[in-house]
Amino acid sequence: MCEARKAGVSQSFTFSFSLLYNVKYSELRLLTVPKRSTKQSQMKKVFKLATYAGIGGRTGKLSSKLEAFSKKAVYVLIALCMTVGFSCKDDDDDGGDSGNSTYFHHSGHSYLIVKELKTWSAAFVDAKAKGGYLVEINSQEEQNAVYAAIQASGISTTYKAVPDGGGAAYIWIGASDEATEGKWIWAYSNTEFWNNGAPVENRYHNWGGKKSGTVNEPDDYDGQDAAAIGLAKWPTVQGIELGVAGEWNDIDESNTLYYIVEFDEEKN
Ligand SMILES: [Ca+2]
Ligand SMILES: [Ca+2]
Ligand SMILES: [Ca+2]
Repeated sequence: MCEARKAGVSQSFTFSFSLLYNVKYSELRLLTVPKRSTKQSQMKKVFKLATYAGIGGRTGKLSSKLEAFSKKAVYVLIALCMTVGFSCKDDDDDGGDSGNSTYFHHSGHSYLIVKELKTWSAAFVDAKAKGGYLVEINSQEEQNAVYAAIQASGISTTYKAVPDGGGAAYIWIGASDEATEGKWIWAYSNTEFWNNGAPVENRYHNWGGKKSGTVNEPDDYDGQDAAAIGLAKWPTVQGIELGVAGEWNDIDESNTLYYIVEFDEEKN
């Protein structure tokens, strides 16, 4: 967005200085060109530019008014430049890990909540690029820590409506059954924890409905292969409840969501 603003300002600069240059150039030509017909032509150009710039007035006062206009235009451009410069600096501050993400720690691991909208696959790739992996939640304690951090992060529970997730907002976690339907693995470590409706080797899960005693997810609705933590119950409308805030749902991997990166060491 900042780059777009810079481009816009750059265009304004180009236009403004072009206008100023043409006005000055016309004034110069007005003073030096002797032919009456050419002089009349130049007069028309100056009047046209002056009218366009909202100056008006007669030729006797035109030069001083154009000069005043030039000064005003430069002041406006300097103010514009300073405004854009300061606002772009703010944007850059928000773009780094410290401004756009929040670290938290649990049991010797570090975690980063990344507030960038990505598909599950893009989030998985970015997590590895950051030196970690898309979070793998292996215990109730880790689940509690992750969900508490989400709540403390200030992310709105309605920051994104996922159509195939009952209209609720979600955050990506590192589980997928894309390789083999119904076989859920923590993708980075390739650890299978859920297979066709039941836990594998009693490994931890928090699928939607667990709290109510009836596990409703993953349901592979319309071919869902990526797991995410719900920030609100789903569906968001009253009536049937498939899952509540903090529980997991399988949703389409093409949704673009925030995500959590886990690191195997304490990072500051
Ligand atoms: Ca973990
Ligand atoms: Ca699936
Ligand atoms: Ca689902």
